[in-house]
Amino acid sequence: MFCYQCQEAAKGKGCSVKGVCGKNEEVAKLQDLLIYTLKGVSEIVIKGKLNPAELGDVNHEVLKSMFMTITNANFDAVAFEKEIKKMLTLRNNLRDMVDAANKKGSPNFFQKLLGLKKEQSGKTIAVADLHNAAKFEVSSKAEMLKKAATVGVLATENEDVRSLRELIIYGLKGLAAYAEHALNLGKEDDTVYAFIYEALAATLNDTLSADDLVALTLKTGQFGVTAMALLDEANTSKYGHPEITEVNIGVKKNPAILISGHDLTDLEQLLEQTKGTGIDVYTHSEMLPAHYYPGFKKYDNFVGNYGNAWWKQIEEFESFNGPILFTTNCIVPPKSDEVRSRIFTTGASGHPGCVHIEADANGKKDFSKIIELAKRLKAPTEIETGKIVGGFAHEQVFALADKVVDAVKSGAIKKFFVMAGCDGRMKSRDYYTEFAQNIPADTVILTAGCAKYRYNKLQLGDIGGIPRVLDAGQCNDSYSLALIALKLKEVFELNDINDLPIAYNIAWYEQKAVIVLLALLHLGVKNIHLGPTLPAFLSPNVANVLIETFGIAGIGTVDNDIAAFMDAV
Ligand code: SF4
Ligand code: SF3
Repeated sequence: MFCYQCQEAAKGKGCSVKGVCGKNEEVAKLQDLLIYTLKGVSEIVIKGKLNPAELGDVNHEVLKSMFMTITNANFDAVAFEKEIKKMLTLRNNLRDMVDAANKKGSPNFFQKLLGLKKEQSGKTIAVADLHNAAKFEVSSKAEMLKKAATVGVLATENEDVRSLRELIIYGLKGLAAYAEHALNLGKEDDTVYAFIYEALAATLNDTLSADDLVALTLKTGQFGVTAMALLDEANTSKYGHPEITEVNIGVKKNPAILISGHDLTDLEQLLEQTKGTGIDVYTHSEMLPAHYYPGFKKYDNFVGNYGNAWWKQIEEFESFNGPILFTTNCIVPPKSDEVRSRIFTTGASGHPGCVHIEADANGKKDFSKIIELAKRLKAPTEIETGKIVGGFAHEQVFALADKVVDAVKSGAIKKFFVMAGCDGRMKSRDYYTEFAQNIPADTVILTAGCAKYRYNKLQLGDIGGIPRVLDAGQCNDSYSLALIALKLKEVFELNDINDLPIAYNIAWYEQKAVIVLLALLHLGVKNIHLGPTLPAFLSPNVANVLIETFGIAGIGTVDNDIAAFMDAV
């Protein structure tokens, strides 16, 4: 196996024996083969000139497949085997469609007489000319693993081309995850599917130059913005705009279910099925921002947030005592059978030994098994008390715009730090807590994603009633932070988003942070600091392009970085 898609890549280079995340060789290889299959599907769609608007099932399954391969989403080899088989069937159906269209479009007698070639008569690519990714066949797991060994990341020999291809693919994984959440709420955009096919097919194309791939990387960011906007619209049209909310971090006396991940429809269904049962529901990690939506406030049993970011789950699940539902990443493979027996997965997530709950044809999920288990288990053990405040997504901040603008004009707020992104278990991430503690008192942190847990309980106070940590929501709500920046640019009548007193110090871990980064680059944001380490998948040359063109930088020491940020603009 070889995988270098996340910030924890072994030795800063890549995992080659077993993932630091816990992914084993078999799952890593099956993930590689699934991505390769998706590339084949994409080539058929692009070269066969199929219309993504007419490919509903394929579009949806492509999103799910991509999402399953995100770090910490799915550790279940059986689920990957099934997904590969499903995608191969869909792929072969697409090939048949192209073949049938070609036969229909074969040059007729008169066209032949006029010497028209196949292409000129409306035909697309001949099936025989497709890439191996569109044609290979495997029937057993052993064959899958054998094939996978030849099509992984290292199959691209040139390290710069490999780096750019993988940067695009990781961006697409994040994009697909966001598009899938929007789809679960009934919102989709055919241009997003068309781009996914275009970009994945391009990663098979050996004739593309590094410049072509850099352009495609930025286009990935453009569609990242589209996908995040789509999800924002899906979430807010269904559950209302996030508003300032205090969230309880202590516990109540009832037995309870903990829900983690990012999917709001799963949460809604769980709340509907638990109301009136005496079972409380708590959020964990990235599900915390659900409390900010008006649509979830009507549930009396939706009582608080338990614990911190994903990586603390080993001890926090132990003391939670009740069942846990994962709707997406980040799963840490459980250490004990007891905890494993309390973990349930749904959607793209999965783990061997944990019950997986599938949706029916209408997207409905039956969580009764989880509720029955909760009834038999103890209430959560309290690990902390108090409240945290959040809900500063775009509409809430716009409502406070006058106050914010006055504070900037009067000098009460000197600078904003966008510190969106992911948290992780590496010790070096203490940097972010120290950074938050040490920035001047006249600065404000704008955050989104699970990165917030490094400083959202620090009691950093407020500036004239504006909290010094403004949490917009989940990682995808980084979109809100971009809208806020664009709004400030308009209010202050600036030509360039980089002239604002906003500095970007982003923490990344998995591929959703990659699409957030590419989206920010597409929006013209420069001088983003990315940590705690730069991605292993950036070759020295590709890293240089990012440094020279966009001013991307790593992190240094807290003091030096704060001084440099405060001096800039
Ligand atoms: Fe290693 Fe990260 Fe890949 Fe897991 S996802 S195998 S930790 S690089
Ligand atoms: Fe966190 Fe996994 Fe990335 Fe959605 S939950 S931000 S790491």
